[in-house]
Amino acid sequence: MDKKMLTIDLNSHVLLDKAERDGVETIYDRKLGFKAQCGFGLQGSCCRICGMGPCRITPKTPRGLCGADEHTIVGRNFARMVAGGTAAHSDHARDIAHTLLLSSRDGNYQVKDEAKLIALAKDWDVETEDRDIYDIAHEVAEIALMEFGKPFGVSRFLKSAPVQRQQVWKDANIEPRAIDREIATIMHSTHVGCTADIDSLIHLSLRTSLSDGWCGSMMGTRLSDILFGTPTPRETEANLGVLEQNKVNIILHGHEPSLSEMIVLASEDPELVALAKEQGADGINLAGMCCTGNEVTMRHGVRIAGDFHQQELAIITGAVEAMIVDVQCIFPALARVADCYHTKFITTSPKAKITGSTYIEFKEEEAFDNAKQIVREAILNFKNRDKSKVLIPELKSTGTVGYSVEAVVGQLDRVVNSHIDPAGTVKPLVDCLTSGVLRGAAGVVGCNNARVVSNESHITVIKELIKNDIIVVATGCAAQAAAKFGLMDKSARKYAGKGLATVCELVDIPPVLHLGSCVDISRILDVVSACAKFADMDMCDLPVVGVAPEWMSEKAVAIGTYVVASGIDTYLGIMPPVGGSAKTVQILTEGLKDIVGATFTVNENPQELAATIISDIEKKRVHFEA
Ligand code: BF8
Repeated sequence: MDKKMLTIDLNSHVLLDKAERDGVETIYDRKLGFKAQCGFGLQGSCCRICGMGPCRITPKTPRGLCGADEHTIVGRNFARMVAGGTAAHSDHARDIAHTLLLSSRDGNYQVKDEAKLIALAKDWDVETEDRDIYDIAHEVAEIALMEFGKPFGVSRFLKSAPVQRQQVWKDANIEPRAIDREIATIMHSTHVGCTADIDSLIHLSLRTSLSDGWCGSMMGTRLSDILFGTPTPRETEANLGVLEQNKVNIILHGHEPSLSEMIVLASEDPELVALAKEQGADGINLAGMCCTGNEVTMRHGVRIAGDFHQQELAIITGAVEAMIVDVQCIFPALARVADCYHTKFITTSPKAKITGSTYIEFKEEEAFDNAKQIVREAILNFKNRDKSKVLIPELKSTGTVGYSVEAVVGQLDRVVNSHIDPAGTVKPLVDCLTSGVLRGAAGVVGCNNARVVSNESHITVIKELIKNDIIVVATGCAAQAAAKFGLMDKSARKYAGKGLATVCELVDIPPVLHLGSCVDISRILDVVSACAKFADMDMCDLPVVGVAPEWMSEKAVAIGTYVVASGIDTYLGIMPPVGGSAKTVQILTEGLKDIVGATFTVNENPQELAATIISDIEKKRVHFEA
């Protein structure tokens, strides 16, 4: 196999060779095994919603058995992707809300950011004067949980948006109500014999996606910061070279920080550190993958092992004692790969049990004990490592991570003249955007997708943007790609245009800022919202874009849709499965402009995608330069 056509990550090349020698199958082998993908699936024009089908749309069979046309079929499939993504993000937030409800002064989970809790409590009209912080936390958690199923009213987080944006949502009748209700409404409306009107299907998708962005995800981030601390800038390293030759290597993979936070604590437990030494190891080395990796690097600087496409390769190093997972983006294939080495593949959530794994259920009520048990399993597995099977690739990059909104504002304060301007605002950022020193800002987010060369689109797009003075904020596996390729190191300002490089030097930041996990795209919404409010503009009038060069998950579809619904033009490097309906494509790429002031653009060539973004950002600057 020509590895260059599969991934641009050189560590991955080394490990793909090893996989071949070890006779282990990876995602890339399976990709090559699929000679051609199903055209109907790619176009979204296969209907499997009832048992009469599947009905596949062709020029000769333009309607399904019930009479649904291609627009209804494609639109229903798209809406269900949005519902699936919203469900995943929001269920994550629900678990964090339950964890906040369990928090106590002497329990497993404490409130780490009291100021953020008080601010949210005040926002939600919760009494804060003369109350115990845990009483406040529990009342906030209960209100948060009500956001999932309350019978009346709209999301409590909508008021964090600029008033102009709130009016757009009101006028379009897409203010999201309770999260579970929006998801259930899509599942009902796309049942056989319900909505058969593409405009309505897109309308439902917009409203449900907003319940992800402006409720579920926002809740996930805020409550995680309250419980685990709001991230601050810190140094880290990224790529599989962070694995250690003589330490117990534990990979934290998945999404919810309630587990990984406890594993971080357990790995520092003196009893377990001593046990590791007894077993002949020099210590315990935690490394993160996917969004759990982002959560723990943002808050603790835990090093990043890699991204979605490297999860099998981590085990193939032969140096991983345990791969610990919770929910989302976990390959079922890990069970088979782990079987070829000594690695324990430990699943922990009843929502993501995987055949062939070792299941150790993680219960928040017994969090620290569960975490210790899991870490102990890893340590005791160290003696089973077969040194002849170990190959840890050398490459790793350095970078600075941990840019919460508060951290970004904190960095901006370095350039505030305290005699003229107040500290603690986004004014310096707005000034850079209005003056043109920065031409714009881009949130580059999302996954790896085996339909393209892993990491190539991320890195090509990001490099082009920063070269053209567009500051990049990144989350998810896009952030991990940027970190692996050194773009989160402050020295990466050498790749930036003159304006961005100057800003990076003055404010002491890299040109690509790590804002966290995919749920933390809510941080991007918060920054854009703060800038829009400061400039007294709607979000759609700022030279700001969303980009998902290698997206693949349903969560990414929900994200893209709420980002557009928030007025931010969104650029995709992978065509979503909507090509089977010209009307759907027209609405998503043009029609949404009239409803929410933003649209999707798709181009699978990353150079062309970047060029379009740069030119569109320049066009958007008219609002500043008029
Ligand atoms: O939520 S970027 S592959 S890890 S879905 Fe998954 Fe995609 Fe990575 Fe996090 Ni987001």
